[in-house]
Amino acid sequence: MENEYGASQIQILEGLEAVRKRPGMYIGSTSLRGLHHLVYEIVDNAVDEALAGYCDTIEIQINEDNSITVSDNGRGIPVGIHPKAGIPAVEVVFTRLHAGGKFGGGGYKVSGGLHGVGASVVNALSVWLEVSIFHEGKIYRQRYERGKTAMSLRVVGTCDPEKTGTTVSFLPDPEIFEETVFEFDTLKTRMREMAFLTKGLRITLTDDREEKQTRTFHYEGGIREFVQYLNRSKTPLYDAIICCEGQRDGIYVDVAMQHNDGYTENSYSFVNNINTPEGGTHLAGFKNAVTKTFNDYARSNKILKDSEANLQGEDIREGLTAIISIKVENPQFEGQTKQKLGNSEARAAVDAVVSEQMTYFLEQNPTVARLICEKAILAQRARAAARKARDLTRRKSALDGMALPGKLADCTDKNPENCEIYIVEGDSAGGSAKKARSRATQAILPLRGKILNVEKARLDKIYSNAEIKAMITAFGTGIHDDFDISKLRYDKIIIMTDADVDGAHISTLLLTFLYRFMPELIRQGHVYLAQPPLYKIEKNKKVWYAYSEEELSQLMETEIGRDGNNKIQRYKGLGEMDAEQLWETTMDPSKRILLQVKMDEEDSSEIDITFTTLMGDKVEPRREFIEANARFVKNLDI
Ligand code: TTJ
Repeated sequence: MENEYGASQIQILEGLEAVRKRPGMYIGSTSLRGLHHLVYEIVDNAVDEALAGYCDTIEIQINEDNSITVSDNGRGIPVGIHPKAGIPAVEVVFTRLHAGGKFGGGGYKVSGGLHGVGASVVNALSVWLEVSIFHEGKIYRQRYERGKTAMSLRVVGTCDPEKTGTTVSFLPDPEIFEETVFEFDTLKTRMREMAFLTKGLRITLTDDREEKQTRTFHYEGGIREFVQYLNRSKTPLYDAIICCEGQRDGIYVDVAMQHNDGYTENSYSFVNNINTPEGGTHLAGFKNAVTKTFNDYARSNKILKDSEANLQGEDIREGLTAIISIKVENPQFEGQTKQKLGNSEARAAVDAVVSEQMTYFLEQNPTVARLICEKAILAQRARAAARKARDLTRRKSALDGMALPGKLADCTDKNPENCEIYIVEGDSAGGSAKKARSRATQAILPLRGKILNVEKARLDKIYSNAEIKAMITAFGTGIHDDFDISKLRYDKIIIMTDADVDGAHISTLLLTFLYRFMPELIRQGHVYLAQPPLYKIEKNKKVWYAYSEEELSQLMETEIGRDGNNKIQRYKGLGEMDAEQLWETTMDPSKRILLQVKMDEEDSSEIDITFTTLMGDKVEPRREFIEANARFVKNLDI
């Protein structure tokens, strides 16, 4: 078999050896993220076939041994001898670097995106990979091991000649990856997104491991349904979903949007089905078109008077949920993380398609147009009021040298690296925490009453809220355009609330504020959740604490024993603990448990929904979310 391929084969092997030597260069990382990336690489090939119009179903299975199987009902990767390479085309796809998805014409190739490196890289990083092709009544198969051909392409059986398609199975190499156990939810989120972005495509994800489950995603409405999904727990401002779709200079543009009655913007942009969290030219084109179109409409319909200033983009995008998806032949990614589109022709294409179709939509739907304009005018006024409030606090802090909030019990150490601040709900718990703390390095900021839900308030109200002002001044970083992380006064910002549903709700409100106004604090890992215990158990003058129901029963089984004479106390709130107990269980840096809050930038649409499900005004999803996350912070994928 080896000499069948001769010299050309040697070169191919060198190519894939390079992938095994520096996997990070090809898939970003060898962490869990890189592991999941293997699946996306393979699925992308099948999605290309769907985009070309030859495939409508893709199935992904997580097998019992954590191998993955991806199948489609497309034409099947060609099995004929590739004229240049002299080996079957399918073998070129899996053993030659950068050969993925480059056959035939028509359609847009998803590969070539962020890490769009193709099937050969997946092959190189797998213990084994097997491909089966169903074509003209025959089943072809080939097998590779760590990137090398282990079985030449052969016919292994027959099938119904009507059945065509490609099936690929692979087992990621534990020599390469730090983790080899797939997460169903991670794949689920991405597959749902893929299905939204490729209308009509049916994607099924099945988990055949211990916890068997299966999900199917299929959206005839495409990104129109994506917008509905993102707004599902919000109150839309109008029923319509505004859609713009078209082609300019070979760029396919697909945009869908709808306003809700909230104040934050949720725009997600994609290039060739790849999320671009940093935006780029396509997003700039969209924003420009929206700003221009609405100002023109508001002026010509006298909603905005001649004497009034233009609406700013952010005014019009207040409460906007939008998906901007484009397909471009040669995407250029820029910026530090290569997540920002650079192609200048994309700006013009999106601008042209959106301007033209949005203008038409507004003319056809004057009621919706007026609703949006009026909301934007309110936003414009609130922005002016907020600026005044901000200028006022700015001037004040310049005068009295940045007065710290009165309720803050600051620490004495002046080196931020050593310092932490506990944000504590309620005055009584705040009192205990002040007594319990280590004065040198631990500051306490008690917050009183209901924490403002920043998802449901306009800027002027947010900036004049006492609790929020206290946090901003205590942190020292400033906010919004003034945010400067180098001024952060504490290395750790620790949210400490009761270990119950209300506490979880307050934590979420605080996290929402931090996420919306100081995301860099979360991004750089400065935000934590304290973990107070649920139970105190006493027996023979010894004391134990349990932080979950499971831990309690485990303690009872092992260390403590079930023989009656022990005393179990359930803590309902932080306030029930005295200072010493609070220190011992929740604040002592040598004993406490802290959960670091993280956000996964790739799943940004899901981050948002984690908050809005809780924050929105639809009661049901909120209750379900809280119930499903009674100890939610452990798994809170923010
Ligand atoms: C290319 O043009 C000729 C007909 O076949 C086209 C093709 O390669 N189609 C194709 C590839 N369909 N499905 C794939 C594919 C599917 C999986 C799961 C994995 C890979 C690497 C490719």
